Amino acid sequence: MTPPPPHRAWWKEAIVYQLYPRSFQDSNGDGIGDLPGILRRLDYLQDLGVTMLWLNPIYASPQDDNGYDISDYYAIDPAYGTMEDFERLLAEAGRRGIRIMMDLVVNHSSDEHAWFQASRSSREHPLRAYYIWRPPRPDGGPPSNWRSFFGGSAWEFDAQTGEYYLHLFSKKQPDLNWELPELRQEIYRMMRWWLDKGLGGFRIDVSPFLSKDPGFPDFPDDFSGDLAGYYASGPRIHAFLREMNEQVFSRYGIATVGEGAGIRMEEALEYVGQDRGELQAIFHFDAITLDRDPGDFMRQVPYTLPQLKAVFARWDAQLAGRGWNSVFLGNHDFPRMLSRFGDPEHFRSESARLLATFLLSMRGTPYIYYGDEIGMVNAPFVSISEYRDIQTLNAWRELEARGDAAELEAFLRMQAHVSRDHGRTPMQWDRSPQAGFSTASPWIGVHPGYPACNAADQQQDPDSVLAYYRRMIRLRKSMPLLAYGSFTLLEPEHPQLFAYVRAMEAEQVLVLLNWSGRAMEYEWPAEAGTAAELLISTYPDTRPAADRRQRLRPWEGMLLRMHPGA
Ligand code: TEU
Ligand code: CA
Repeated sequence: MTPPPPHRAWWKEAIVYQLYPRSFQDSNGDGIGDLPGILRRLDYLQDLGVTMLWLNPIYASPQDDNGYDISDYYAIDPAYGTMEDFERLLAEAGRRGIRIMMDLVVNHSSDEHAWFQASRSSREHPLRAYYIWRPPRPDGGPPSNWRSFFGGSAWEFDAQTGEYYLHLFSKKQPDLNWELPELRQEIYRMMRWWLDKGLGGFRIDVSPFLSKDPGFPDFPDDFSGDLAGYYASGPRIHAFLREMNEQVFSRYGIATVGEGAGIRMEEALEYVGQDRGELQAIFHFDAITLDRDPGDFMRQVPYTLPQLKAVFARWDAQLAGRGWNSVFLGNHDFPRMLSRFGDPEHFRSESARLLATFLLSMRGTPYIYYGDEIGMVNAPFVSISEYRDIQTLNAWRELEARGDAAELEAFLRMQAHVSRDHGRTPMQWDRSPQAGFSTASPWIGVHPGYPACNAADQQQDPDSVLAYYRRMIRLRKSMPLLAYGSFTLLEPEHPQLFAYVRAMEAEQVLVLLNWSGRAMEYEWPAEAGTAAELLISTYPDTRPAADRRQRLRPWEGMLLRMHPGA
């Protein structure tokens, strides 16, 4: 008998759809997605069956980093609409049983925020301490050798007051000083103001970076290059998160998930342990950075399926019964899930269905990234002029200054696999111009493959990726075992097969996923039992094996309800 299920909670059973507002649906023909656009697509989302939307930032912002640079935490950016639009969206989503999770970006603000304007105005200003200012070194250089995620030093000199301010991201994203109690109170007040409107939750941007070592110690000589690992989990991080929980989260029945860049698995329970009073869950980076050079985030490296399986199995074991996990294979900071983990060239819809089966049959709250439900893939950008992301553009400019043509070419080739822009192209709604996203030319190019890959066509087709997502979501919602049941990985070393058993009380489900384009046969262990019922399969005509020897076609995946084994 497997251990009893963890306490049930709505946020553990939620099926989250992450939506990049800038790219979802434009309603007023300016080429930028907006809130009225989302409103128009709520029925689509309800049909899909998702129960919560996570919106990337829609607050007032100069958009240096697409809204992760906020100039007014209490306002909606006019490009996205008005506060009335937002309130209508909340209400209309609510009527459809869909909650709204907002991005909370409080490690830094925009340099155009009134706080920063005041803070930079003089060393004596009462808001000076809202940000992190340090005098130059004796030689005039920056206070430490910290680097920004978007290139160059993390310290920017401000001539007006003769000091440097810290920015872990762009220089238009100065870091807030969490050491200051008044600043923290301002943030909590703002969070409560939003929650009082009826939000379903917060996704906390770079949650482990809020606390920094106030000495800002130089990177050691042998620094690995892993900035997130170095900046994460400063000395007071858990004090801050506990305080945030006590003063905000605990007063509302909301979902909380921290972006977990740099959080090591061994310390994850310090953030999400049930007894910690901090966060409910984090997004760890171990799976989605498997194909990245740890020392150079923008360089792709090879990895194997056994490594991917090990990441998921280890995290599940670590959190089992003690915390809660988030399950995802993509977001707005990474290329398309299907391009990275599937095979869109040879088995587009087969591998898209397989990835859906995986995401929705793991323990933890699943996150579906907009467009993945129709099998969207990386953009075929070939010229730097097609890219929009500050991370890509800054890196390009740095290289350009060095003037090595071969290097620039290699960089562009690499961006085809790593740029964050791949996950940000407009949602492909139908075959009309601009894929039905906008009547104008959008802020970032529409994927030219939209006539063959769009929601409208797939809505008519019972065998489509979209139809499969609907079925898989329905199954997930109907079986608490899929959210809560224990997870046991089978065949950790198998190079092609991802297989596991989910179990709860007397119920047992075997998940078989042929994570490859080659057919195979697998004989599952007798302990797994015999197949009682095919719950779902990525092919229309799957026949469960009577003798435990299951044939699996390319990218074929299935869930089998089992009769208990010997
Ligand atoms: O991302 C934080 C983060 O860790 C990223 O730097 C990630 O490693 C990355 O995109 C690759 O360099 C969050 C947001 O998700 C991202 O969109 C923002 O740009 C960033 O914070 C700053 O707010
Ligand atoms: Ca618009």
